[in-house]
Amino acid sequence: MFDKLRNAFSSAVKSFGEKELKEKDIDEVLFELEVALLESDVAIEVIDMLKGDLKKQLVGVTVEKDKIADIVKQNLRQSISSMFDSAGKIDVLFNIQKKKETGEPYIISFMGINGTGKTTTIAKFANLLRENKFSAVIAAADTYRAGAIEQISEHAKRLNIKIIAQNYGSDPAAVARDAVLYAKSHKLDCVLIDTAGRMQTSKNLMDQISKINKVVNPDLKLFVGDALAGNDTVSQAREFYNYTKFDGAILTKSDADARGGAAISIVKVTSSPILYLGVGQEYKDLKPFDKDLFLEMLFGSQEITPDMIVHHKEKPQEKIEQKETREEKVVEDKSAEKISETKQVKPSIVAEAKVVQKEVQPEPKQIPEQQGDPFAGIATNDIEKYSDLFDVTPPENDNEARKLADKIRKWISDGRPKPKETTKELEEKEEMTVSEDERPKKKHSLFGWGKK
Ligand SMILES: Nc1nc2c(ncn2[C@@H]2O[C@H](COP(=O)(O)OP(=O)(O)O)[C@@H](O)[C@H]2O)c(=O)[nH]1
Ligand SMILES: [Mg+2]
Repeated sequence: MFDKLRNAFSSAVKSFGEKELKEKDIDEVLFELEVALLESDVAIEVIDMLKGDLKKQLVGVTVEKDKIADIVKQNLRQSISSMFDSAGKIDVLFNIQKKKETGEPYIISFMGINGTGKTTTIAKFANLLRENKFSAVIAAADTYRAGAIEQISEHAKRLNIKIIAQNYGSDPAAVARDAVLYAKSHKLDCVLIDTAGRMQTSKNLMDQISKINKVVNPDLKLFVGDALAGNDTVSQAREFYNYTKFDGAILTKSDADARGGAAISIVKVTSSPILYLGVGQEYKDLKPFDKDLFLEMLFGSQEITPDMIVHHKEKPQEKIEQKETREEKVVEDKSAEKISETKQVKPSIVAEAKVVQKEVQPEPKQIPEQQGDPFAGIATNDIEKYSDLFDVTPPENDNEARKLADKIRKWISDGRPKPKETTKELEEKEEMTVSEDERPKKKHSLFGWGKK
């Protein structure tokens, strides 16, 4: 699941190529990112937020070129992670236990449009309660759709759970209230209210769901969203949230979802957490939503270590000051802080870059041009150095990239002369040496052609 979004992110992070990131470079990547995110069903406002965060954090940052992909990735990851953190967490089973200790049933209403998986999710949740030794009653408050009462009754029978139902057309709020009364009189731990699906655009039906919530005052109002419904899930979530102020969401059919954008969008537009994912059609297929796992699925599990971030040894005190003046809302990930710190310490970054260049630059072999990477065979340091010396702007297309690569190869074979190089400078150049092992490994073309 979520493969598509992961691919979107990985293609986006391959597109940077400058040492000091400029607005233009970021815009280029953001354009690609925007398209990729749109295709992955992330809502527009979420995309804008991600774009804004990236720009704020990356314009003007000077980084080692082969770390750029990691840094962009880490920034995206941090933005999304912060968003999930701000939405908070709800430990439902823990809360049920707390309520049980007061002698009252814990009431949950499940809401969403037709076919998203409310009834199936209730059955899964009832199964989860059973596994955790909680008792429950189901309210068949979908008195609207033909077959709905039979469907939920069948689940209740299989799970051996009491169900309260009336006839079709009866008042769903009354069914819900009856179930609560039943739970109270029988000392049951939990009431699960199945409601009729309704289009978010139907005011009457939305008023009806508000009425159910008013009558029974649930401890937890859950929005059930279909991961496959894409951007539509977002408009549903927004409308349901306006009417019901639901506490959290369950995203069903995540087993069939290749996008992942819906989870990000629901959290952003409602600031409510995703509590569970539906991952199949069996009772066991309800998994607690795990932010870290989700992020790992999107971005991979690579740890971001301090050496992936720009070095800035000289001014450690700036880090502390920066920490106190940072604007970001939620900052837990220390490595991400370091990304922002890079903005403050440009001079030292440059100094460090020079140190790195004091290494032996073995003559690159004339490797025949590899398909897709015009810079194959040229050391990262050489491309950096050449770009700096001759103030090169990133090439606009493969052809330009190849021409540039040819120029760099020639420059290397000419002994890497500086523009109007003096004898003294030539002597200094002799001292710059590096061993092959110490040289950073080149991951992809610096200008983004490598694995596009
Ligand atoms: N693959 C998959 N199918 C699901 C999941 N949850 C629900 N469904 C299916 O979605 C369809 C509609 O589910 P239902 O519970 O009747 O939706 P409701 O109208 O919201 O009550 C059924 O065929 C379910 O089996 C899920 O997590 N994964
Ligand atoms: Mg249903």
